[in-house]
Amino acid sequence: MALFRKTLRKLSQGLSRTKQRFVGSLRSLLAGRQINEELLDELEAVLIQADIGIASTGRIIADLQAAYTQKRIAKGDEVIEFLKAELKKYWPPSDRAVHFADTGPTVVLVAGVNGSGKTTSVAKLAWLFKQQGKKVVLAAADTFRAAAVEQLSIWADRIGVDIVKGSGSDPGAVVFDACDAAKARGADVLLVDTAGRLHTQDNLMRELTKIRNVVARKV
Ligand SMILES: Nc1nc2c(ncn2[C@@H]2O[C@H](COP(=O)(O)OP(=O)(O)O)[C@@H](O)[C@H]2O)c(=O)[nH]1
Ligand SMILES: [Mg+2]
Repeated sequence: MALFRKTLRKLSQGLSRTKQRFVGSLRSLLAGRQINEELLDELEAVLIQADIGIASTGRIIADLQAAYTQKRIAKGDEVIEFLKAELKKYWPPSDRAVHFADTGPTVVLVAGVNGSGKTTSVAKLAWLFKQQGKKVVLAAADTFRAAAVEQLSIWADRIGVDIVKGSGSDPGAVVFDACDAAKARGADVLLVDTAGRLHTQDNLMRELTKIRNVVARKV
């Protein structure tokens, strides 16, 4: 356990260093410089190296280029604030809002890679919806690690919401039971926590499809 914690701490420190390095290299690239084609090329390289993705990087650079051509922005130091505002515009508030189902519980399935904050996000959403007076049920469908169920249970206790846990290793079965529980208890929202996975892991991606199908049949 101690070794596990140590490894986890190292990983988390490593990730935070990656973030600092990315933000640090952005700032040192931009500091005190005027925007020009050369700087935009260098910025493009930094964004791609930081795994922003080719499509998103292309869009960001095109937006910056337009702003620079129209003289809305001139200094490198203004770029980070500009990018923050621009990125927010990519997702208008209507897209960012949760869409609630007309009837029955609204089901939110949280999926993503390991350690990306799924369980924490489920807890945050549970807290938010509870504050809004909604009845919330959690489904502990990360059956991969025993500690994952425990982590979500602690959040459920702290927030004061119901949680459905399974006894086996089938997340579909947990979600099946959770849908029944959510309906029986008249829940407004069912939040489903899942195990971490990469989009390249076909079997695990199929498992997500199975979970979604269970929800579609039950709710
Ligand atoms: N600073 C910060 N840490 C977070 C945030 N969300 C999650 N974490 C931390 O990141 C780690 C992994 O989060 P977790 O929710 O367990 O990720 P999961 O594996 O996707 O379920 C935990 O140590 C969390 O406390 C966040 O928004 N900000
Ligand atoms: Mg988790």
